[in-house]
Amino acid sequence: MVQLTRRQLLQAGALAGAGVLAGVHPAAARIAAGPSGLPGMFTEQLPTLAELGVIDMRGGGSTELWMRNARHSFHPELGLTDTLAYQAAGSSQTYLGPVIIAARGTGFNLTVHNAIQIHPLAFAIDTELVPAGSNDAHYPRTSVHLHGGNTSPESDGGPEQTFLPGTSYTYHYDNNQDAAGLWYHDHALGLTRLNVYAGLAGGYLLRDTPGGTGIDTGDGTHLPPPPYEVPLIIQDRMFNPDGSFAYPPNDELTAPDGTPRPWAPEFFGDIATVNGKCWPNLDVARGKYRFRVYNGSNARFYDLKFVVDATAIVFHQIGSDGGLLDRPVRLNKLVLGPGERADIVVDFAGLPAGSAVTLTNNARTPFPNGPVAVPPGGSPLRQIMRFTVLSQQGYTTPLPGHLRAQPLTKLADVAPAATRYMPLVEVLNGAGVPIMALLNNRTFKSPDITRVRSDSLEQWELINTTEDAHPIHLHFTQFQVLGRQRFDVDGYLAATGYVDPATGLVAPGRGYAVPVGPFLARRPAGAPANERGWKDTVVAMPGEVTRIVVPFGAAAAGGAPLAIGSSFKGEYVWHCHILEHEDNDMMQRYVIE
Ligand SMILES: [Cu+2]
Repeated sequence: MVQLTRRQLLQAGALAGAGVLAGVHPAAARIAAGPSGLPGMFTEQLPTLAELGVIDMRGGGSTELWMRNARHSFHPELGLTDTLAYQAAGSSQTYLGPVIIAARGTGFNLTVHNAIQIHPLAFAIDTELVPAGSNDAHYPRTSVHLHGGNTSPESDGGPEQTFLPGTSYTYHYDNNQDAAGLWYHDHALGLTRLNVYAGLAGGYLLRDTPGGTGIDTGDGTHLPPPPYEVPLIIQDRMFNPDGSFAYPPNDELTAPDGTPRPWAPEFFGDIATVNGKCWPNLDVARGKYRFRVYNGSNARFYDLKFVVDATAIVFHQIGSDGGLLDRPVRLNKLVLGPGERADIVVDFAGLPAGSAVTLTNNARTPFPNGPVAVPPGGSPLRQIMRFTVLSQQGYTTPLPGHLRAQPLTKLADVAPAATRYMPLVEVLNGAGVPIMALLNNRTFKSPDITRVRSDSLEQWELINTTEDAHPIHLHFTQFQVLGRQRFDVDGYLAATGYVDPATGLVAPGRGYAVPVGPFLARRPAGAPANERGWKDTVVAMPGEVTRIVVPFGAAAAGGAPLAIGSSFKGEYVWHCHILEHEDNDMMQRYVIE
């Protein structure tokens, strides 16, 4: 039986008693048990930066990638897995793509060839979500988005800029923005969750040039360089006994052919993979490591700790999505939503040789209100990977006290040209089952989209009326988080007119966003220290307004320096980075004009 949440009961007009069902969440019914016997932990070695493969584009020019079918070993106890990979010339990479290293201010061209022959997750394609006439099982559409890139519209890799097997697309990346840990990944409309799941994602490290004012040079002068700099691309996955990918169908919804609908509100895997290996180990020297942490998962949030002998050790976050923070921020835990990145430094120097440090996770699924208990299928994934401390000494240069030559421009001090109210809503059917999520209660195809002035600064209030957290991502720009504040969800929803009185349910296309001011509750909380940097993806918590200040061009703050260095006009998108939400239908176009 589907257990309804208070919100669902409210939407269905059947509230029997407020709070009676508090804490009960339909997610328990969504999580299927993993068909895999779980492989052993910490036996695989983590692929490092060099082993992931590097394309060094710091000199500019052009390069090529081929998207191909491949077979990948996530763990020797699993069979080989049919995957997709981005392969450089001469490479036989079998999952993800090489890490592209670029230099700030030096542009280059990337030509990507779609050489895919069949989709490894064809069984999970949802015909209700993909454009009419598409044949993604045998002829998958692809689009390569540089996530966090200050990119022109034609090189953005948006959901409708897809290209088919046998064709190519050339992207130009100016790299006219702060040094940062970006990533590239697929973005094909209605297919993103399956293309990324299959392997179409890769790291992109934008560096400062040695001799300039920026310290993110990768040469070890200020920060740990390779091999002490390691990307950690964290993705939960689920496998069938033969090693093939599993993606459980949605038993609560029926497809037109009468079978369970392939689309589910969230995918949660029962195995943690990092850089394409299950629960890997990394042997570390006694010194500092710079981990470029990517939440590359479809829907899973992580609440991460580095635990040794049951104690969470202190580490420092030095950068957020769009570049370095003003100064290192001391942490002993880190929450990352899908699409977010964190640039952190962990010091293993004080640990005796032989120490085992486990990267643990304590985030509920869905985040943050999912069930505490762990049903078969693994929710939450309590362990992610392990670090084994060696006796040799590593990188021991002290961490700089200041990470930027000039402090970050504080957008909170600049008056925005406009404030927009942007509600996040979940749409349920009459049985209380989620059927889609929306921005502004409009579908992706709606012509009712946001138009912003080039080089203007806007405040966007992300008003989360749902029960779950949503990581909201804007293309083109890097923004700042002002803070968060609780609000009266029921009062606000009633004021929008989103709910159809005839059914008591949110009806897509109805109503309009209204100012949230009259519904605010309690005091606003400022952004935590590790969010006081440049962001392109921000977690909007349920029942809260998340305020962000967004530059829509390099001159948006009157000439004060921003993370982005370019202004472009044209069409982009903003969306939830839970890929199941993005695909159905929590994504809108917006236009810079
Ligand atoms: Cu979402």
